[in-house]
Amino acid sequence: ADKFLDDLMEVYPAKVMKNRKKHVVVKEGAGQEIAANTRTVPGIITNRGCCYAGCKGVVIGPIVDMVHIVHGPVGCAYYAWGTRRNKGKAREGGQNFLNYCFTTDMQESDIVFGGEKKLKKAIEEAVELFQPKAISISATCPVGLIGDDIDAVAREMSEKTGVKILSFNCEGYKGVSQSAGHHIANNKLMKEVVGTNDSPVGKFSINLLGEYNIGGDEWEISRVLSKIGYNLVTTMTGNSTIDEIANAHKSDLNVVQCHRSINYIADMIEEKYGLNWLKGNFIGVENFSKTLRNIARYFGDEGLIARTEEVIAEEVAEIKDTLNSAKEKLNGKTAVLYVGGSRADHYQGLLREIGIETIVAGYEFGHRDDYEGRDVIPYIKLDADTRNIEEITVEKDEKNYSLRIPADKVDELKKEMPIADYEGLMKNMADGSLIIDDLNHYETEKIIEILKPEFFGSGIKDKYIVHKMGTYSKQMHSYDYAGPYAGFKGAANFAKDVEAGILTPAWSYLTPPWNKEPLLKGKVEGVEE
Ligand code: CFM
Ligand code: HCA
Repeated sequence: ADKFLDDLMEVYPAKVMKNRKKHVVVKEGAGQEIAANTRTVPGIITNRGCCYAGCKGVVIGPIVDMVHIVHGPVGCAYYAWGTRRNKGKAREGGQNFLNYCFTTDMQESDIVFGGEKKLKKAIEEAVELFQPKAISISATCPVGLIGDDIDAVAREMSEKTGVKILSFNCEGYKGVSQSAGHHIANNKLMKEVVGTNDSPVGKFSINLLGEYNIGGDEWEISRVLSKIGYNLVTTMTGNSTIDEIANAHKSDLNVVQCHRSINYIADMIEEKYGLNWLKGNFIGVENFSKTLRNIARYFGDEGLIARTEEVIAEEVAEIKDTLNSAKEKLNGKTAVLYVGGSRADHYQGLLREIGIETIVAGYEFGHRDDYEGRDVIPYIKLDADTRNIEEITVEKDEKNYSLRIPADKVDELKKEMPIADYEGLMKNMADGSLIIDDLNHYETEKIIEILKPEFFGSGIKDKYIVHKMGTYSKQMHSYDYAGPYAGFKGAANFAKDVEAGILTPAWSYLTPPWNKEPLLKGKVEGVEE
């Protein structure tokens, strides 16, 4: 493994090598540290996105009945529109704007003379044409640079139109990645939305946090939850509405899927309203079943516990042949998983269920706790980029605060399930496997050349490079426009898609570059190639 690391890094100048080595860990026992959530070395081709992508593209964008206005150049609006396939449906009598792309389409003259007027006009137009429940304004880089005051515009226009308007100062350059944008988005939802709708909720009510309905995942999860007898109050934010999010505090339990994008909100809801949160994993039969069992035991209701077992048995019977047959054909194959901040962990179980072992995994922008577990949170040093992102604090809401189950019962349960806890990606990986943070395109090529995995799960930015190397690559962000992959039926979909992807004869028709004569010869930092 050390030899592999030396080969991987030999091309880097000394300073870059020193930096990158901190972001790479060869798994060995427990307690290893990894550098994460720091600036990418300039010049390196990273897969990371920007703060605006995390705020508008990921967290705010999926709320179905809001008009989401991108204040900035049209390209930024287009990039965060629809392409992630976060799906949504209108509620009865409600609206759904997910198919629209709203932007102020900033031009050079707006950048010189200011864009506030144009933004006000866009809001007026949106209200007139659509009468939406609420509006979001997301700022892109130039807005911060020229100093448009989108908060003031939001206040003024909200008074004028009577429509709720949320403004997000999520300029792309803030923070080091999408993660900063999650924070900005969620902080505002916490401050201005959660807790503003006191509608009564049913028995056994839960919220799903950090689930964005990519490829319809949330629909498959909620199908199973309602079959068991739960009442889903809201999801943050896949297929959600503004009123449902506002009602979140009335629920009994938060189940957190993507720890990265929302764990701080789960903590705040607990502090303010008394709801516990449970880390779940909806991907893979074993993980999903375990999550369902934990939820049932949290409520401690015998009927729910029994019904959970019935539903699991019924659902597993339907899909087990598909999974087994994929496993027979794929057993022994290896995978690299490189996704944003949680899927590189969540998918390892499902891959194992179809016979594939993950030998390299990493996050674009996960923090140390997403790798090493929440125990390290008190020891994480905040750098200047992180300190730029607003931290909010909450206090107990005397009117709405209540413990859903007694504190000593929670302490008991904490011994058997991850309540307010997450053990991170590294713990479940085998010794000798590689964990790489902010993997770049050069390292991607080297990994494929040396380790020759059969499955490379990543995103659009590297997919086709990997294909040209004769290796199957699957987009784990958008699911290659397929899915759902969560829950039981999702696991079967994934098994079928991956089986077809790996076993297609196409890969053997491609000659990877290292089997061809080099087109160019050059010198890198004094090393003869
Ligand atoms: Fe959470 Fe996500 Fe992800 Fe993420 Fe993302 Fe995403 Fe992702 Mo793309 S919130 S960290 S910022 S699970 S958009 S729905 S797929 S990188 S692993
Ligand atoms: C983003 C969104 C993204 C990009 C996916 C990809 C997504 O980070 O801006 O690179 O293929 O899931 O759509 O993560």
